[in-house]
Order: sequence, then C-alpha cells, then structure tokens
Amino acid sequence: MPSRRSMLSGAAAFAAAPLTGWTLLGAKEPDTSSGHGGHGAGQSPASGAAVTVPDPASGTGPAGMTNHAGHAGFAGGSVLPDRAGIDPTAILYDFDRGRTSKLPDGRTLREWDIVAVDKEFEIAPGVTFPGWSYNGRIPGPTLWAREGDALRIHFTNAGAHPHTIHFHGIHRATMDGTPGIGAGSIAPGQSFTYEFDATPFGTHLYHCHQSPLAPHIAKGLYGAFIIEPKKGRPKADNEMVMVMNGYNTDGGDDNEFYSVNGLPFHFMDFPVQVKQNELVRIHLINVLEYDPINSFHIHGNFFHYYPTGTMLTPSEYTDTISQVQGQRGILELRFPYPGKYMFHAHKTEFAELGWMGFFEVSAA
Ligand SMILES: [Cu+2]
Repeated sequence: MPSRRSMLSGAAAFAAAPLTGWTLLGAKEPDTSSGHGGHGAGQSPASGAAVTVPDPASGTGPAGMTNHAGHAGFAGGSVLPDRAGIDPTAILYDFDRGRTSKLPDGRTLREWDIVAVDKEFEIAPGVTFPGWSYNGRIPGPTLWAREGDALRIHFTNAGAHPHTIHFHGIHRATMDGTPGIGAGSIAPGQSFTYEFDATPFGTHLYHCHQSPLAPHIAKGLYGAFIIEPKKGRPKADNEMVMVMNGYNTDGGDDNEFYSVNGLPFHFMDFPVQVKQNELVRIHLINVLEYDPINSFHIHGNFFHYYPTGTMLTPSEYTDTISQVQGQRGILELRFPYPGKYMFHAHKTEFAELGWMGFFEVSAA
C-alpha cells in the first residue's frame, strides 16, 4: 500500500505527470492488516482505478470534475458537488434554525429531525467513501439556536449500526448521547428525542459517541451547533461555517484526504466569495480524527479569534490558529484588498491532501 507520503508526492507531481499521480490515488489498496475494529469502518476500498485520466492542458476532464491544473490537487480537479453528494459552498451558508414555536413561558422552542443514514460519497475523483451521515450529508446540518431557547432534536437511526448524538453544551446527563447513560445507544430503526436548553452561547458541535469512537465520528457523523448570544453579535456581512474534517479511506489509522466542509480541494475550484472590507465571520470547527492537531492559516491577512465563541472579545489577532479534535472558535476579518487569498491547514501535508482553498475578494 502506498504511504500517505507517496500519495502526497503523487499529488504534487500531477501537473508534470498526471498519470502517475492518478494511479497512486486511484490504485490504493484497502489495508486489511490493521483496522481499528468495529462495524466495518472504512473497509470499503477506494474504487475507481479505471477512471479516465483528463488532460490538464486541455482544460477538460471527465464529466463531473473541474480542472485546476496549476496547483497541487487531483488531476481532474475536485469532484463537482452534484456528483460528490457534498456541496461545501452550500454548507458554508446553510444555517438550519429548525421549526420554531412558542412555549407557554414565552420561550422559543426549536425542533429538528435528524436521521442517521449510510451513504456513499465520491470525495475525490474515482474515490468513493462509504459514509455514515446525519441527514445524508458530511458534515451534518448546522444547527443554529439562540441562547436560552428550548431545543428538541428528534433523532432516528436509519443506519446499520447503533449511533447517538452527543451535543457539546450544558445539559442533563440523560441527554448526553453517551452509551450507557439515559437512552444511550440508539439501535438501528430506533428513535430518541434529545431535549435541552441552548447554553452556553458559542460555536459548538455535535457528533456520534458510539464506540469505537474514532470511526463513528470519522465516517461522517458530526456537525456544527451554533448558539448565538441572547443579545446577538455585531452583524456580520458574510457569516459562514467551516468544518475541518478528513477521510480514512483504507481502514488504516490515518487519513488519506482532508477538507473543509467535506470535499477536498473544493474551495480551490470554487473560491469563497467575499467583498472588499466587509465583515467576514467564520465559525471554524475541527472534527478531524486520527491526527492530533489541525490548523487554519490565511494568506495576506490577519483575523481576530474568539476561542469556542463563548466570549464577545477576541483573545488573539493572528493569521494562524491550531485546534485539537472538538476545538472550535470564531474568526473575524475584513479583506482590505481585492484578489485571491489562499487559506489552508498550515500542516502542509494536510493542505496538499485537500485542505486548501481560496477567498476571492471583489472590489467594493
Ligand atoms: Cu455512530
């Protein structure tokens, strides 16, 4: 089996020798010797060694892929969202505020339906990933609430394995989505409603907490959970969610692909659109498994950073931050100059395996 390093060399060599790079990516064999146990996690091999190799010079590629010769990436570009089954650009702005109603005490009740479903995604050209997902997407829906709201999350497990939803926040033990406590594991075909209040305000996350934990998260069962302060924040012109994740495609103990909002290299081909001088607010969440640390670096700019989003004043003014698994925060910045500015994991290996993209700043 080629190492992650050799894949990286393959990716870097794409412009010069696309066939070699393509073969390295497409021909990865499943690793049947290791495996971290449980539920057949990651046991489906990468498929697609037989995909047509596009000609980077011609500007064309197989249907459903873009072509971005000129930067590290896949020979045919990232997979188009329709074909991938994931649209990272749509996920940026897809805040799900739930169904709202008023409780007798005047508070807002928000309700969501979340279904765990097993679903295949084409995360890289010719590479399918047998995901476990919330509502058929990786990452799952971004749940938005206001501090103090009453929340009800109606969870149904339509997958083949037991799952839970564990929310970060303050709540009773019985609502913690942890096996052995309260409803605990939700078996296939079963449902449970998690019920708690939205507190504290901040940028949080939710994920499955079934054992073995790493695959239950890494297969795709995670999402953003944002609680706005009761009085709100200063209005941002451009507010978005970025979930840093990775894919273990060979059942080994590391990731072969990295991304933001689910699709490697997507934002290289579809830069995040920003206007000069507008206030950009990014809710950044790290759900990466198998690697201890992830990071976010921006070119040509600095941002204010609010760790966990639980304070209204930033702790740092920087161009690079690190997050371990489950860590998250809010970034606020304005772009003073038009142009294209890269953002990526400052761990270069992650960047070259998919975790890189652009902001495209248009003149005000
Ligand atoms: Cu699970």
